[in-house]
Amino acid sequence: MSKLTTSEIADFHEQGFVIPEYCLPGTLVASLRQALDELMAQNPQVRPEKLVSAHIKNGNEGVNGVELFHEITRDPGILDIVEQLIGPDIIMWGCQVFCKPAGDGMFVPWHQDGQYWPIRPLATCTVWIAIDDSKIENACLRVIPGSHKEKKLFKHRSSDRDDIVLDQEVDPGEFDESQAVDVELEAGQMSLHDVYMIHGSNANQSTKRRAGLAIRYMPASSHFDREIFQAGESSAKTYKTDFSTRPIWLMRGVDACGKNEFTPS
Ligand SMILES: O=C(O)CCC(=O)C(=O)O
Repeated sequence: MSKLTTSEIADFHEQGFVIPEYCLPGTLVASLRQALDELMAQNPQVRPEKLVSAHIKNGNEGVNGVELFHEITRDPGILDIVEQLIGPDIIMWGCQVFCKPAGDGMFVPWHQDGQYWPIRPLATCTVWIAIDDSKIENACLRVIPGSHKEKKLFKHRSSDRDDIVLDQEVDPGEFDESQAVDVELEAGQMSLHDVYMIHGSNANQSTKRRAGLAIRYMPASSHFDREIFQAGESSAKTYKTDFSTRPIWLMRGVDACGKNEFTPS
């Protein structure tokens, strides 16, 4: 059964994001919260907004992951939705927790994901799952609808602020912030966004934690090009990523591009 209606698919292509009807059951959300507690307990040295590769146990990106975050990437309902948006050949190449503790000041600057990633042609659909309720009050994801449409990376500038989760932000002159839309979700709901869409989120000044899980799926017609960044290097200086050795998984279909290297899990 199709998970997205024709008009939701059209919305994704028109706006750059969509919130599907499909959501995770409460029991699974409770398990994800437990998994997050475990993840934070076993990675006390990492800021909770920067828990990159949360799905890889003893990975080499400075985070020791938890299996449930890997399991959730195989959820058939999520994959059905992603398939409707990017086609039948699907690679999962990333899974990151963005957990903003209550009253703690880090914000995610306006950015385009494509600025950071070694995928050519650039393509990815992110599934952002709310582990907690994610509302304006506790700094939900914010998007600039339609900013993906030109399929162009806008000019970014570097920032060395301490309270920033990512170090590159879209130059303010490149877009109109007054167009921003708040993507409010209940825990278990999800939003999906395009690789070119400008998005970010404010610092969480509320008394409620705001945790989300961002799963990255690319069409296997694109190449996860491990040589674009040197080993251990990435365009994000604020946290460690290593695209040269990161395992990626073919979730459905075939490696249509024929050049992707998969590392066994
Ligand atoms: O969780 C957030 O506030 C930011 C998430 C984000 O930037 C992403 O999923 O690409």
